[in-house]
Amino acid sequence: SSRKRSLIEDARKERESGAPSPGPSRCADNFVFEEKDGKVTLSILFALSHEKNAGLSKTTKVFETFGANIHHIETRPAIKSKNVEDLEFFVRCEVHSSDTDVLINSLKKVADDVRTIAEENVPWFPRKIWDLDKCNHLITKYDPDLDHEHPGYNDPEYRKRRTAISELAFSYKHIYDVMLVTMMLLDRKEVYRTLSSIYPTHACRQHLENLQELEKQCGYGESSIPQLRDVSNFLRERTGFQLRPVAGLLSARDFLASLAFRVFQCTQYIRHSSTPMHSPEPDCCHELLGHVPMLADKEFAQFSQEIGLASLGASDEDIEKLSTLYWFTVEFGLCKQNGAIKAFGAGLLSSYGELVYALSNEPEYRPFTPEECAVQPYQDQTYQPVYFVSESFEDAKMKLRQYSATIRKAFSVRYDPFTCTVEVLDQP
Ligand code: HBI
Ligand code: NLE
Ligand code: FE
Repeated sequence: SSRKRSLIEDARKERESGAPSPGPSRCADNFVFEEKDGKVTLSILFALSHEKNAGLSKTTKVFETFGANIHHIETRPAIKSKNVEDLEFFVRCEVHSSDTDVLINSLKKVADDVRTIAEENVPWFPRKIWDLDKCNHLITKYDPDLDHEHPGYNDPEYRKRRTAISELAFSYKHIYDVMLVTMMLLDRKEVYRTLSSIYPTHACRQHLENLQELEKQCGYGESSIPQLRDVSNFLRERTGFQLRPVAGLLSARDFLASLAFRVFQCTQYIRHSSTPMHSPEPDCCHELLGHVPMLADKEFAQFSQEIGLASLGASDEDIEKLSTLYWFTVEFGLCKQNGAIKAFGAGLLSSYGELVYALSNEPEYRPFTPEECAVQPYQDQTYQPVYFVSESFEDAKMKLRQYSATIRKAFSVRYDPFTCTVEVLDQP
């Protein structure tokens, strides 16, 4: 675990010193951009109003005059304008750095509300899928080496295996995405058998259907443990989600950030054999039986990614709320199906004990409303006293979107699935 700590330390240093190279420089409007070979990439916004009778041809002329290489152009309704037909343009282009000031000044003559995107208002968060290599900040909770209460603490054999498997996860880089990771093999027959016996009555339809597929295609079953790579490829085909190995509980910020890229951080170790029916920490039973079948559903995958996108660059307070939302939906959510209440939360679907309890008449049920759910206190030691019931994934997704729109950020983000990058736009 000293190696673990030093890896955490290294990652932190790397991230803190992670200045983009070559270093940032500034243009007239005092906005930071990156310079390379004397050229810079600018993200410019401007509006074309009917009143000023400014035309697109005049503005494109400006870009042409300065030999700007346009990478991207798009429009949206100009929110600030009185005229609903006015459009706002977003242009990303490459120009010689010495031309940037004149280009922007020339644009101001032919277009309205010209501005460049204020990158300096945007905190660090992963922009490219490779940046997830830097999102590896573990929280040292439920660590079998450090926590005396952990059921594996007095089991040196178990601890040794977990250390070995953590080392693999720690050294993982995104480019190794075909790496074969062997899940920790211990007897998990009991976990699989007991859970499978109650899925037909307790699990939601999507989970049941996808679990069958996983049995057929990925060797899911009582006495086998599938390869992370095979399961990851299965998910990629279904929803574009992929798995990457993680050594344990990540910080909520890092964990949620990967969801924005449709990357799911997946543990490989297994719960201690003395506690098959419930584990407070995630383990491979939880990931494989709880999360994977759900991530294979399109609607649910979209829901998960949207929580991730909302988390990028959010304040600590908003991260706390989003992780609570995640907790009561993705981990412990219930939903209505054909007049009955079923489980879709992974934390329920991987714990026989809690799954039975959640659908008994003991706990309290509340209808899912993000505003209420986001501030509901929760604990992660044992079963939840309250569960939130969604009408459907579709309904939960729409409500989450409305909620996310209320999170205060100086910018908005959009995921480009072709380049696996997050684009930053200003707030409309
Ligand atoms: N890390 N590896 C891992 N798995 C989780 O499910 C997880 C995590 N870190 C934080 C976390 N979950 C919770 O804070 C969620 O509510 C986000
Ligand atoms: N309690 C769950 C289980 O036993 O599988 C794991 C929850 C992880 C957040
Ligand atoms: Fe989980």
